[in-house]
Amino acid sequence: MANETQLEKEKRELAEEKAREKVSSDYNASSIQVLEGLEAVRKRPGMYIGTTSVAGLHHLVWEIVDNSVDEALAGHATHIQVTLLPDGSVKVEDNGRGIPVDVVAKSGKPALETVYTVLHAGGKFGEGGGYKVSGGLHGVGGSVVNALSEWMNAEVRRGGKKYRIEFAQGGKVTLPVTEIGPAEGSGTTVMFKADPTIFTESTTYQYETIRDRLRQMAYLNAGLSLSIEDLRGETPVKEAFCYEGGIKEFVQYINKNKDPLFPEVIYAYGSENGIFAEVSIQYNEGFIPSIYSYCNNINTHEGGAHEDSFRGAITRVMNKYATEQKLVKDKDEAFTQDDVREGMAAIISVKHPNPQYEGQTKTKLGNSEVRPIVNAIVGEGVMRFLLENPKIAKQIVEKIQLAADARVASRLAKENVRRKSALEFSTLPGKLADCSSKDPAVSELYIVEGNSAGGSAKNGRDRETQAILPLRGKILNVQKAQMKKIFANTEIGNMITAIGAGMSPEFDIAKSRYHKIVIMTDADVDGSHIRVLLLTFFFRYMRPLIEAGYVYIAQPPLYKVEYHQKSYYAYNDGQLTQIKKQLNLPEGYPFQRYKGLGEMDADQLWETTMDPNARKMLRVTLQDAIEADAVFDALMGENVEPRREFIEKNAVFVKNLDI
Ligand code: 0RA
Repeated sequence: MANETQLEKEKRELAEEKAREKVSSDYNASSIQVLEGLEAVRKRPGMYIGTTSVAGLHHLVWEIVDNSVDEALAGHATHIQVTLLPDGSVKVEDNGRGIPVDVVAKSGKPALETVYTVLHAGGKFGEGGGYKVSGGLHGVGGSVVNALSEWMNAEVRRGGKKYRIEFAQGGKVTLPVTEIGPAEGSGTTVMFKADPTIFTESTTYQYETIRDRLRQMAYLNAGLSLSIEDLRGETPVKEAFCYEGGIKEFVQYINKNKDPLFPEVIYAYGSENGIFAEVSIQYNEGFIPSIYSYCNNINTHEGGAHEDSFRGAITRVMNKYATEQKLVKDKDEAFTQDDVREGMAAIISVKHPNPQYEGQTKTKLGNSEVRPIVNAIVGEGVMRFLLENPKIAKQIVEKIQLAADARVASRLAKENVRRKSALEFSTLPGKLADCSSKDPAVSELYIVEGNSAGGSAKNGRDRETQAILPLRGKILNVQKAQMKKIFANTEIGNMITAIGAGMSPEFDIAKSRYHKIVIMTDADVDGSHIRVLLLTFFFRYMRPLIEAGYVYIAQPPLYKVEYHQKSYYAYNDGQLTQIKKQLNLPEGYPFQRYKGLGEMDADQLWETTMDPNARKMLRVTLQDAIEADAVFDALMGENVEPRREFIEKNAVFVKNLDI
């Protein structure tokens, strides 16, 4: 350009000026768009994060964490650290590649700025492909968090340098991307403080909610380490999660308090056309299935293609194995999906580059192309496990067989009950000593363990309102898994007839002849077995009774102290000590320990356990939490309230069972 003419120079300068204007007007135009975009988020936050309640507040954290998890899923980050700071802000740090700082052609701004100011810009700078966390409400990106924050900043370590950008008041740039010094390694650190004018309900994060989600992420991404540190209280709290076994360790965690049937975990995985699927299975001694499915780390509550195909495939595999190994007879009915699911804990996790979600809460996976993949890994992987582990396989088949037997027995029992009611054949059982009142609201049915206690109860009761049905204890002293024995048991049949309301699915609580059904068993192992059986039976076949609060557990005393011709009863060790103290009894003063209800005479039983004015009874409450198989949901879910409720209620329930 050294020898250009004056005219040429002026022309060039004019052109350069124009070009600069163009860039700057593009820049301004895009800046205006950006602010309009973020303003839209502030106007209708619910559209982007679902709600501005505490759940919405936590969505901010999920958004930022998900971005780092994406970087980890792309194979570039191994550690993500979340810190809750005393000023109410949150810090999320990863050791990924660091968000690029160079200028993006379209916006004329650095990528680092674009990610936090342009809606849905988060993934645009990636190489494409990979599994983005983008289900339901997630994946709307860092810009939404910025829009809903009082302030936000991000630091990037990349190429030996450290860069910083700052925003305030819902996403306005207050410090453009600036190099602030040298850096070791690479990674991204984001800090933000939620805007209290948006999150009017609360801006306080729940440690447990975030911790549980990080733990779940760690289980779903083998080897990824996630940690949380809470610096808000007087003493810092820190937990870290990293599971080399991934979802294999996840099912073990689910079964931790449920008596696993065997220590091994069945695991199968495979991938096709960029879709990855894995399943892990472990059975427990219980009845309730705990099957949880995920797509791209998001819990698909409503199930969908992956869960459906898993259910179908696992049922087919179990039937095929049992038949081929001659573990079932040809004439036996095939196992149903419900038979196979009883006591099964399982995780189904798929990673899909383009997930489609359906359903009420957008948590049902639509992509039907995952079906053949899940089908194949279960058909081959699980079948191989069964063939290689015949002892475990036999245990599983026996468990499924019990469920199938119970199903058949329950169907027969139901048909029996139905036939009886159809014929108006409503003779009450001979062993029932019914009450004279016909008003269910005041009528109580005592189900009493053992004939001798039954005799005392019959003599001691209030005949007007209290009915007694003795159960022969020995017959019921069976393992809890054997539901079919419950149905075969005439005593239980008597109980169904006595209550008079049938059983599910035809159970009709309006027909219940009693509004209080009191389980009265001994305070020993047999008694506790019977109680578990009865409660399980009520839970499964007369659940409305429990929901209505009609089921109770009697509390007989454990000790009797006689002093000056008077009897004092203690229902626990603490009360015994108290009585001894109050009566000023000398060391070693004798007292009676009741080994069973049978040791009490009719008057004593009335006085201590049955008199409505003196007795203590525990009402059995299972509530929604158990119904919804809450053990997992309540412990792992995002909702704090149900978890607390569950723990409180279940504590009582478990206590009831263990007395
Ligand atoms: C796109 C490209 C590159 C990094 C990222 C995104 C990235 C985003 C986030 C969000 C949180 N942490 C993150 N870490 C990385 C880098 C591409 C390259 O280096 O070639």
